[in-house]
Amino acid sequence: MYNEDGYELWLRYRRVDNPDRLAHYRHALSEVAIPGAGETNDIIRQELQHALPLLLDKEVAFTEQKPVANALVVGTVDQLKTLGLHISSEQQQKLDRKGYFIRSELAEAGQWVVIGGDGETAVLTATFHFLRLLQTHQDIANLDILSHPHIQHRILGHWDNLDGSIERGYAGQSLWHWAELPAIIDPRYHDYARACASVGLNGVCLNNVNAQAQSLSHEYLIKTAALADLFRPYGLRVYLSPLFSAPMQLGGLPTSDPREATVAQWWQDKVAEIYQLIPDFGGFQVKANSEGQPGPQDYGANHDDGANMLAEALALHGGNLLWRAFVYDVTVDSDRAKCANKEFEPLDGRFHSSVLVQAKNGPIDFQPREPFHPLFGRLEQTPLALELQITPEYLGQSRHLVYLADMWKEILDADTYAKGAGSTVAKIVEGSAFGHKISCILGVANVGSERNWCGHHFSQANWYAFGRLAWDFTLSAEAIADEWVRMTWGNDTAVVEPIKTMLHGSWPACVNYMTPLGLHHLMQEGHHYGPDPGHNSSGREDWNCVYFHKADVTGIGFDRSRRGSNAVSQYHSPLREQFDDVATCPEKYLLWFHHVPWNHPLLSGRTLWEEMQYLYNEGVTFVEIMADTWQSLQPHIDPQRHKHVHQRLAHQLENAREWCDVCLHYFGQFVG
Ligand code: BDP
Repeated sequence: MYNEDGYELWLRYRRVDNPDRLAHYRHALSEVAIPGAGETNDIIRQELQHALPLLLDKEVAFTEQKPVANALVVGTVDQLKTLGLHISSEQQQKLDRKGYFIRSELAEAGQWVVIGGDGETAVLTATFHFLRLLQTHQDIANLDILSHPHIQHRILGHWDNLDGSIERGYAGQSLWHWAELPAIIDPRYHDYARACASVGLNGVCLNNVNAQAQSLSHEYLIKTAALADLFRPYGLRVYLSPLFSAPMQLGGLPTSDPREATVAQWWQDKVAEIYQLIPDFGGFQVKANSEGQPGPQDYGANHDDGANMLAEALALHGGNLLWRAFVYDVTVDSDRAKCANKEFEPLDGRFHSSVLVQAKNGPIDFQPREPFHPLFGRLEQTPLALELQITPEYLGQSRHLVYLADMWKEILDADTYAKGAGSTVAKIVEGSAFGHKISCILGVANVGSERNWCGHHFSQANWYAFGRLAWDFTLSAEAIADEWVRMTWGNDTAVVEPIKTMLHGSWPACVNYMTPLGLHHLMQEGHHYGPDPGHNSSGREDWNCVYFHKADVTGIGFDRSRRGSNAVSQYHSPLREQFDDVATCPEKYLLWFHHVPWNHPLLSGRTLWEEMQYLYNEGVTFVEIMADTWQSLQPHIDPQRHKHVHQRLAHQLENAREWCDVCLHYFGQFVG
C-alpha cells in the first residue's frame, strides 16, 4: 500500500476493486458523449478523462456526437436536445432551481446513463455525483436520480487575512497568494474550486470578517478578479468582507456614517468598480459593531441603516448583502445569549430585500453544543442566513477528530415552532417557512496551505459534509459519512464500518469531555484550546469562563429561565416552557438554561455531579476506543495517513483526559 498525503481529498479515483461492479461499469461506460463546449464543459470532460480510466482501469472513448454504444451522456438540457434526447416539461420543471438528473435510458444503440442539468454548473455537480456512485461502488443499472439545491447561496467563508495568516485557521497559511496575484496563478486554486464544486458549493468569501480596508483597493480588486475568473467556470461566485469604515480609510472621507450621501455614493462607486471587474460578484459579508469592528452604531445609526445602504449599492448589480448578527454588546443585556435578538428583532421588516441577516447556529459562539440561535423563528420578514463553523475553533482545532455533521443536523432539524410544529431551522434557512426568495448558508472554512488542506485528515470530512448539507440538508449525517469514508479510505467493510463508528461517536464524545449537559465556553482564553473553567481575569465579564458556568456551592449552570435572565422567552412556545422548566428541559441543555443543585437527580438515576463525572469519563473512553480502533485498522490504511491520524488521536486522548481531570477537579471543589 503506497503512502498518501491527503491532497486528493475525497476525489480519489482508485480502481474499482469489486469485480462484478467493475465489469458492469466497463460494460456500461464504453463511451462518453459531451456535446457542449466552453470552460465548464472542459472541466467536466477533464474530470471524466481523469477519473474514468483510473476507476475502470481502461481507456474510455470521448465524443461530442451521439454515441453508438453503451455510453455516459453529459450536458445541459439544451445540449442534450442536440443529441435528440427528449426532456418532458414535467422533468424540466423539477430541474428548475439549478437542479440535475442522472438517469438510465434505453437508446437506439444501447443503454445510456444521462447526466443533465439546469445549467452547466449543475451538470458539473451532477458529474461529481455520478463519479461518487462509482467511487462508492453503487449499482448504476437503473438510475433515476433527481436533485436540486435546497439553499441558493452555499458559501465557504474564509477568515483569511491579506498577510496570509488565517484567523482560527489550523491548517497552515491562506491559500490566496495576494502578493503574487494576478500575475501568478497557483494551480492549487483550481484544485480548491474543483473540491468545492464536487460538493455543490457555489460561493467563496475570500477574506476575514475582521476586515482590512485594503481588500477593497483597486489593486486588490484586480487580484480578486483574477480569482473570480478562475472560479467562475466551477460555478463559484466570489464575495468579500468589507471594512465598514473603508470610506474613511480608502476614500479619505471624514465619516463612514451610512446616512451621509457622500458615504453612500462612495459605496455605490466602489461597488460599480467591483462589478466592472467581476460581473457576477456575489456580494458582501459584513461584521459591524461586533468585537470592536466599526459599524453604523458608531454614528448613532443602526444595523438596518448600514445594511440597507450597502444592499442598495449591491442590488443594482444583482449582489446580496450578508449582515452578521454576531453582536453582544453588554449594555444591551447582561446575558450575552440574548443580545442579538434584542438588537435585531425590532429591525425586522426594515431591511432591504437583498439583505440576509446571518446568524451563527447558536446564540453564544460556535460552542461544542448550543441550542439553536433564537433569531431563527423570530425574524419573519427578513431572510436569515445560517453561519456554521467548519474550522473547529472550540472543538479541538485540527488536533481532535470530531465529525461535525451530527451537530449541524441537530441544528438544521431543530423545530423553532415559529409557525407551529415543523418550522425547522432548515426550513427557515431555505426560505420556505416564511416564503423568502433568497437563502444562504455559510461555513467558516477549515482549509489552508497544508498539503492535506485541513490539517487533520479527518477534518476533510467536515468540509465535505458542509457542502453536502448545504446542497441537501435532508441527507443524514450517517449517509454523508458513508460516502466520505468510502471515497477517502476505501470501500472495504473492514474499514468503512469502524471508521463510521468513530465519526458518529466523535462529536458526542467531544461534547462530553469538554462541555457536557449544556456547559459552554470553558476553553482557555484567546486561542480557545484546552480547559480553563476557573478563568476569571478578563476585562470583560462575558469573556470569563466563570461567567458561563456560574458554579458555586449551591450548584452549577447559567439561569436563563424566567427567574433568571429569561433568555427562554426568546424561543417560541412550547420550547420556551420546555426550556424554562428544569423538569422538562432536555438534559443536553440543562446547564445552558438552569443553575442546578449538585445533587439534582437526572434521568439516568445519577445526581448532576455523578452524571458530570460519568459523562466526562465517557468522553475520554470514546477517544480511547477511537485510538484502539484506528490501531486495528493499520493493515488497511496507507502508512503515512495512518501515522498522521494515529499521532493526533494519541494527542486527543491526552487532551481529553486533561479536560476531564481539570474540569472535574475544578468543579469538585464546589461539591465538597
Ligand atoms: C469568534 C472568534 C473570532 C471571530 C468571531 C466572529 O473567536 O476570532 O472573529 O467569532 O465570528 O468565534 O466574528
